[in-house]
Amino acid sequence: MSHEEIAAAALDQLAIELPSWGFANTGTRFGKFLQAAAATTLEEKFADAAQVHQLTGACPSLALHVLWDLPGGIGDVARVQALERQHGVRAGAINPNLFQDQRYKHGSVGNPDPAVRAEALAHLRESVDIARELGVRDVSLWFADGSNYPGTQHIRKRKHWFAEALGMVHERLSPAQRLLVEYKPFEPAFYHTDIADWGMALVLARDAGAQAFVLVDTGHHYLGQNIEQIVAWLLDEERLGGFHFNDRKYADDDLTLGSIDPYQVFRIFHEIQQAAWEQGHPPDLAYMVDQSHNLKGKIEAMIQTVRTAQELWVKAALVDRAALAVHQSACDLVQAERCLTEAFATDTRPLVRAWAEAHGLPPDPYAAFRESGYLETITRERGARNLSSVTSYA
Ligand code: PSV
Ligand code: MN
Ligand code: MN
Repeated sequence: MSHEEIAAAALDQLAIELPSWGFANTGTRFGKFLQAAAATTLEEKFADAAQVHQLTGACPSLALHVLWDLPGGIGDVARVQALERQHGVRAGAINPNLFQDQRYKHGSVGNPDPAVRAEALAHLRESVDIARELGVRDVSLWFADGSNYPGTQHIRKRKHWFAEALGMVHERLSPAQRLLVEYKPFEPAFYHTDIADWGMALVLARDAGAQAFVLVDTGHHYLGQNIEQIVAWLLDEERLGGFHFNDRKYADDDLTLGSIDPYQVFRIFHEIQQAAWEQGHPPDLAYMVDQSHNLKGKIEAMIQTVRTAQELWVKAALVDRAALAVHQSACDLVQAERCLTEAFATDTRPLVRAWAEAHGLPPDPYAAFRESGYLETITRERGARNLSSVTSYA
């Protein structure tokens, strides 16, 4: 197959879900730098996501956060369905929120107070119901639960409370649904986090049931950790459910994908495509963006992450896997490694541009976005409201 054919086949397979919160004004614990054009309402988030989808051709769905996007819970389902129809973007993974309410100060499903655990469980069950009503497959769980000082919480008891809750949420799933269990080493908890790494997430997912899988957020690892090995192991265990894409230099920085270490992303993509090549079919994974850094323009940053993912995905598709297998068996180290580095060094931008053109998409989505006037329109429409609370220092 030619590079063009390989690229086209690879890109046809890659759908990337956008996060509703990635279009909103977010910040750090030190404050927010507000953007006039940021989305506030769910209507605006759907509209912005539709822009990214129209320009990249790769983003047919939008992940939703229950508390932020469906404050009325299941009662908001009809409103979401209307937006899906209006914007041509589907609702994506449903994300319960068990970290913002004051009652979760000492945890949600890991809280020593049974009444708080019961409330958290009720929210999780409602999230499953919302997903089912929307025809959404994945309920995506991230817990801030943990503790900040040694000795303050009973780690094993909390593990059992987690296992119990996830088992009960799993029972609520319809056969077509999945639970995705995300891990994160620290933050907001700084001593122990209840689901701190992929091993803990895997144990909990396995205990919960056959429809529970691990979600790998690329930013949720210690520096230097071999993320592609985690991916390879989870694939082999058939418990990898999907990804949250972002990049980081230090911790969970939520930067645009590949901005710091594109080779890391490439190596992850390589492991996925290697498994697909060996199995004869692609693994069933949810590819999602989870970025919320607040200095780049929201929509442009999203286009950048998606386009970067496409370019790196094609690079991974260009690895000569037959040659790699031979070199690995012969322990021909340099030639084996070169199978990766040659593919990584290939300029895939023209291949992605050609694929875009063949699909009636703009070859340069950045330019198309700037020329569209969309940003000016939403800046005008949303600016006064978004900037009303800004304090400026002369
Ligand atoms: C917090 O770290 C976080 O970024 C997690 O990655 C979740 O996936 C996301 O927020 C949305 O809840
Ligand atoms: Mn995440
Ligand atoms: Mn995160």
